[in-house]
Amino acid sequence: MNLKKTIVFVCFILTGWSFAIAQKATTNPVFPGWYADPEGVVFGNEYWIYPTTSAEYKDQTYLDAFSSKDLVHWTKHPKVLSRENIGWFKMALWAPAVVHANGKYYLFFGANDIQNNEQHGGIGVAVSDKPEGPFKDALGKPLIDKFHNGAQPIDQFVFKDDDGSYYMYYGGWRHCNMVKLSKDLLSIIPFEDGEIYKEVTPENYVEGPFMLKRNGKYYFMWSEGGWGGPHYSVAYAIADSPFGPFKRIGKILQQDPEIATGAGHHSVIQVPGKDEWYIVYHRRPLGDTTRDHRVTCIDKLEFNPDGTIEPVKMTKSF
Ligand code: FUB
Repeated sequence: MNLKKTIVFVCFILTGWSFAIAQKATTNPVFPGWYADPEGVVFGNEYWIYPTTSAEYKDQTYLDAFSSKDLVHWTKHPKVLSRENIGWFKMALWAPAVVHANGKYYLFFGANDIQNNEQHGGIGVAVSDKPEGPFKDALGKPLIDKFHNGAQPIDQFVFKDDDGSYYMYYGGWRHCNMVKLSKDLLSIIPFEDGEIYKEVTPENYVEGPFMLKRNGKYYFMWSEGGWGGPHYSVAYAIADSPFGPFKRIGKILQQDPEIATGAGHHSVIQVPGKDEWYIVYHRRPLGDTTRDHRVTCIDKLEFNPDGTIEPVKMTKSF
């Protein structure tokens, strides 16, 4: 073996070894505190998690973030976005979705939990030069501030397709829309057919949409049930296009009487360069029924040879 091949081989062994350690040593929840709706994302050689601060709505005035190189040791980045940097903010800062594009970091968020089109709030976007912030509201107003097709403007996820198009899936109150984002990610542009808010709601959908692409297939996932109760869960569909149709296949994550209840509002991270996937989600400790007592956990997401997803086995350490 020549020197170059030896170096590549040693790096390969070390990378696999460090990740194997991560799998053995990592415990759930992955960091302390009440944190929900975790958005897991990989930036370079770092894993990041951006969760909702799980508290009473009036106290949900900031977002913390967590970074890790190995999924074991997490560094807390306090208040990456907070109320001082959103002029139109009142309460309930929810469910971040974070994208690296155009040399910047874009953090999409829900705020104010609007109940009708007379209230002010919805989905906003904040921008920073660094993943740890500080993020600042980019528009001075929400990007989406009304109900369209019955969807409450919350719980956005931004998906970049292989052709460079950015789609945002979003919606609470049992309706899911998708919109197309401009290249600067700061506005919504019409689809080719002229439509702006396309409803793509699958059967049983409640909120928390997520999309990933694997082997040319689009895996669309969402949360079902009420997030305040034990039956909150995650289901999925597989489609040939980002527009669906999203025919429900079944649940992939739900409560386990041995481990936890209320498991849902997830995201998925792929280990860079590998067909290795992890689901990042929140769940409620066994025996605890307090609405906001939600913790962030990670478990393995396994694909079957036919491309379907194995139901997730929640663990106390993975
Ligand atoms: O954390 C606030 C809300 O709870 C989210 O927007 C919902 O998806 C649910 O997880």
